[in-house]
Amino acid sequence: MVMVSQGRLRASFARRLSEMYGQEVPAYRTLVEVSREVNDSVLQRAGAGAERLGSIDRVTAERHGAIRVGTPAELQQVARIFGALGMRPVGFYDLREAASSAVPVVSTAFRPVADDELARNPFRVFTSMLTPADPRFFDADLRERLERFLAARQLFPPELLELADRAERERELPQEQAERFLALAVHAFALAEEPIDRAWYERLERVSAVAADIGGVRSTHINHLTPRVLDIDELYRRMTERGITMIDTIQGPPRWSGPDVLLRQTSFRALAEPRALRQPDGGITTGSLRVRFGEVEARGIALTRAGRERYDDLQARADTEPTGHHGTDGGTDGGAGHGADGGDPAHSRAQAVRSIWEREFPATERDLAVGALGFFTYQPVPDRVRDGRPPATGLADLLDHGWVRAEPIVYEDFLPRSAAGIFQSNLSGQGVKDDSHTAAGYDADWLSGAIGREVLDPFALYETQQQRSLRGAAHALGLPEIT
Ligand code: OOG
Ligand code: NI
Repeated sequence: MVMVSQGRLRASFARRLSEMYGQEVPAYRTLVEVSREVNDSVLQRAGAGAERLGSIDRVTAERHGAIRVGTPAELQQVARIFGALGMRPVGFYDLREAASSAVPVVSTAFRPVADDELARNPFRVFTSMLTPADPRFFDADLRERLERFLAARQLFPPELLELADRAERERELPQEQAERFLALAVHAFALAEEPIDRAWYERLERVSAVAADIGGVRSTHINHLTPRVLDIDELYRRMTERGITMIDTIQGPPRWSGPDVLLRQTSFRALAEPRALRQPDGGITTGSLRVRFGEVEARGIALTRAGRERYDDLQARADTEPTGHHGTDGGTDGGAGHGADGGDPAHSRAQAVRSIWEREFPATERDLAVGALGFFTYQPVPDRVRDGRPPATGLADLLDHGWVRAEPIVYEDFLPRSAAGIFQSNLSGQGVKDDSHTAAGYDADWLSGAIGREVLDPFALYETQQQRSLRGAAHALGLPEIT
């Protein structure tokens, strides 16, 4: 019997989801095409250096998607489906706090965690769950109606969940079951054609468009699928040249002369798509909704907690730049949409942020490593000329004298503030958030309990990988440890 491993299931799932999404959302095809073109030019320009943060095969196939569900029970089912694909919940993101408009969700990301699995296919899904118990968004009556509506729907057919459990238990599926599982799973994330109850949808929309997207319909759907690109500024220019209006910023760190760190993302607004609406009199009409959008990202080096604090601090300082746009992140640096117009606020803000970074953020991988601000794996250099002197045990010395080499660990996760920006860029209204109520307390532990699986700490994952390589390098060099 031909068996399909979890890793191959995951790669197939990502590929099929991408095919489905490309058929349904033509602008996504453009985004993928332009990403390929940009990656090709970067490869030509930079050669092997272009693959420092992942092989071109990995980067070309790399996607993240996003879905939104309504209840812990639904989230548990999602965890079973992604568990079948070797993906585990990593990180807790509270978008209620990160967003300035009403985004009543808490989130995690399902992704592979082992480095060989990430190298095989790093597919990840940012997964958000509605927070009906948060009185800042939902009064008792609306909460009750919402919970009743959500309890009565079924997002995933039992056959899909049974196949998922088998794949997770056995870490593979026979070919035929694998086919069935993939077909059912892709279908579960397509946009459903069932008519939408207009009055109910609009009731929720008054609170938040996100609440309506989740709780106003009887199904879930992938709301974007994001390719990875090696030069996001170039991609921004080329998309704009093709007449696609991107949001006015690239979220995350600025474009600058130092190493790529964390995550930079940009997106275009959801396109209006025709949808069947059920009117209060029972008649069906065609309306239009904007629920699926496009996003692209560039990934850099994972930062340690200290590095992340430095990042958050610089972003906060950038907020006080006088030309800052409210609620947006970095501005684009020389994006074609703004031309070379130095008077453009987003443009001059990007300049300002960039100069803060060039003054204050470590400008080399070596300094990120030695300052314990970035995560790396460390390899002993086998052909280093022995000069009779034993290697020191300090990391800086070992790097500077060529005993060990540092390879960056890629950031595999998300940024709450960028995620909030992505949500917000797709809301037409601010929604309503009544801050006179106390927030309902959802946190990482609560989420672990709700899913029935531990939500892993991303920092701990990177740390473990780094420590393992340090121990290996120390052993190879005959050192007790590397400090
Ligand atoms: C998720 C938005 C967050 C990202 O890349 O930060 C996200 C959503 O809109 O459901 O995907
Ligand atoms: Ni995204």
